[in-house]
Amino acid sequence: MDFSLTDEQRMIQELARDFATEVLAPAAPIIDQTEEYPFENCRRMGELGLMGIEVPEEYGGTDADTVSYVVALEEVSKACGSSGTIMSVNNSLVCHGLAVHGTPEQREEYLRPAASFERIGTFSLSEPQAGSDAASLRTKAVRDGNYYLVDGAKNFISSGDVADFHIVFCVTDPDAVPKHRGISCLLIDTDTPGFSAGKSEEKLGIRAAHTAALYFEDCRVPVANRLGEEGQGFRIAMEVLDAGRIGIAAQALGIGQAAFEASRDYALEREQFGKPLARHQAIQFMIADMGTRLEAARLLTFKAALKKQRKERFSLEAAMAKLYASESATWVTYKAIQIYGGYGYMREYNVERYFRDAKITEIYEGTSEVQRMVIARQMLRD
Ligand code: COS
Repeated sequence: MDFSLTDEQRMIQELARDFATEVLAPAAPIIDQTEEYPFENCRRMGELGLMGIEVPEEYGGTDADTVSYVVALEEVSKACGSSGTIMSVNNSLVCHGLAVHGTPEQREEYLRPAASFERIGTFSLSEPQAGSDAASLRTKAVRDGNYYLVDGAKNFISSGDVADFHIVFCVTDPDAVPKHRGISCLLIDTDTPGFSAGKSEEKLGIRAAHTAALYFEDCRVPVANRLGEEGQGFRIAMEVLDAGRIGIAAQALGIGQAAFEASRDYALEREQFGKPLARHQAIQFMIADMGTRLEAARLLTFKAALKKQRKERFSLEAAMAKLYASESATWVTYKAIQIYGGYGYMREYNVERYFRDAKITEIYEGTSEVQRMVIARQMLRD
């Protein structure tokens, strides 16, 4: 497999790196504390084409490939984990689903403004009682002529309190066997009567990327707002999450890489026992393991991205990339704090933020345990 970047991929990587270094990195420690959603910076990312990287040009996207998305998202996440979450959700969970499954009208109304980040969308699957077991969701949509009446609640929804529209998975046939075949997907505008959002949750990490509950009470949603066919919702969610998992792998890589580079620089500078930390074997071995894990995670992520852009099935590779990159990011950021010692535990240095931001990559868009289920099922298939 060829892992060298093309000129276009390198250009997008540099564009993302420049913006991330100049604009996102200085803001990151501040918004981590204030929990302020970075509207302005994300809109600028939209203008730069970073919010709809794989979206076709005819819908206002950059029309680039998945590897370009991965390298750009790594750069953004290296500077700011919260911006990485928003970029990943927008590109993978919102734009990808609309681009693949939307009608021309839905693409015009939802995909085009999402690709430029003029309208913010959510991917609303999880519910209070349905996390890893996504097929047991209960939000219901009952057909009423040319409308569905939607009732229920969603949980932990990225950008839930600031979004303009929501991609919502609902039960349209409660008697379906197996139950996932009774799930459909609806596009619901925030201004629909009966819709409300909770306040943003207080979180350990990615604190500026808001997360909120959504409530639907007799929301009337036109049938024309259904994404895909009735009963196809669960399959759409799974396909979209496959793409999303490549994004989270890239985000984890970025956070891990930031921690690695900070630790390496610190080890070269800081002296103890009369020589730089970098001359102590205990630290050298940590740096060696951190770099190796990140490189392995990067190769898995590139492989998944290459398969996706070649239009081959990539569920297995995406799950492996997300599993390994997220667990590596948590491990690498944990070691980074150890290399920094007491300073690493202080807010003043970025490494404690990297550690807090990394942890979520093992949880959202499918926990590490769900990734292992996906991998094992494919490996143990008859
Ligand atoms: N692409 C397309 N279709 C898929 C698919 C994929 N990657 N994975 C599963 N499907 C389809 C299956 O083919 C099956 O369809 P049919 O029976 O109609 O043929 C259907 O989906 C159900 O598959 P499965 O039996 O594997 O579903 P399970 O209920 O056992 O769930 C897991 C499987 C655990 C993998 C799924 O529920 C999951 O990913 N959970 C985590 C959800 C998640 O990531 N939540 C985070 C939300 S965003 S922060």
